[in-house]
Amino acid sequence: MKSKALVLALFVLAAAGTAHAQSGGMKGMDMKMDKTEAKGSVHKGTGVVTKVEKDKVTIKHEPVQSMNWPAMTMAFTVKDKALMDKLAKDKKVDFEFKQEGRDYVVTSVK
Ligand SMILES: [Cu+2]
Repeated sequence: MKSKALVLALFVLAAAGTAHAQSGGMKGMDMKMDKTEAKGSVHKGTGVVTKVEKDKVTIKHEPVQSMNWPAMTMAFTVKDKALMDKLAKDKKVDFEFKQEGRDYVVTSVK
C-alpha cells in the first residue's frame, strides 16, 4: 500500500510537471509561429494619403512588388488608433501592411 501511494504521488508530480512544460512549450511555439507569419506577410508600400476615415485610410500608392500590385489608389484598414495620428490627407507615407482575409491592414506608418 505504501509503495502504491508513493507511485501515485510520483505520477501526479510527473503529470503536473509535464503539463507545465507543455503549456510553456506551446506558448513558445505560438510566439514563434506568429513571428514567422508576420514576417512572411508584411508588405511595404509608399504613397500619398488621399482620404482618412474612422478606421480606414485611402492611399495612392506606388507599385508593391511583394503583392504584385501596380500603382493604384485604394483603401486600407487601420485597426491601431495610434497609427491614425500619423495619417493625414496629402501626407506622403512609407507604410507596412498585411493581408487579413479580404482586408489590407496597415501595421506601421512612417
Ligand atoms: Cu493597391
